[in-house]
Amino acid sequence: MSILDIRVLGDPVLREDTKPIAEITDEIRTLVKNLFDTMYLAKGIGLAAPQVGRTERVAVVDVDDNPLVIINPEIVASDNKTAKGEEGCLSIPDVYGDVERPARVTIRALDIEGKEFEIEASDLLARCLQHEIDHLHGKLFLDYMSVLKKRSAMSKWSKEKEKYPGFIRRLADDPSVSHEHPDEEL
Ligand code: K1U
Ligand code: ZN
Repeated sequence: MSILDIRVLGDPVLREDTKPIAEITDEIRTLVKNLFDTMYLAKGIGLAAPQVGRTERVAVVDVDDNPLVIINPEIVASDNKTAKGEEGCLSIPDVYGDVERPARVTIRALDIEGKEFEIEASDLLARCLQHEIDHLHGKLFLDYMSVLKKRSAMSKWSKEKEKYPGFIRRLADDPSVSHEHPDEEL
């Protein structure tokens, strides 16, 4: 198991576009496994390659115990109806904000075998998929917030960011992350 360092707000990699994956190699399979391991340790429901400093177009999500790998994902349909919900980001720890997004989306992507699939999602899964696809195009949930709410989020972040020299969040050093096996936590 390899736990990767998470890049936090201010690292330019979070603002870059990613490169589509042309072939699913052992390196991509290892990256996907490490993304899952890192996401679960950080108690997230999604994690995209740029958040661990990589530029391949791949992300993982797990909402309600349904692990999904999305390679070269595209939103092929989205609802006109929108929903507002609170979002967090493993790259902006302890900052939260309401984001309005399409309530339902259809995503087309490749799975880890390179097979194309489509998934129609609503509720938290739809929100998480949109949040991860945004990461793959250098976009962050803060970009959707009003000027006033963004200002308040950035003020919180200006204090939080001091915990992450070099824009790196080392989960091994993060006191909010439990390294115990769930059965050993009691
Ligand atoms: O990509 C990421 O930074 C992961 C992010 C995904 C996400 C959370 C909430 C809404 C949309 C997308 C997280 O997992 S942050 C962790 C978190 O705050 C959370 C965990 C479980 C449910 C809800 C939020
Ligand atoms: Zn995020």
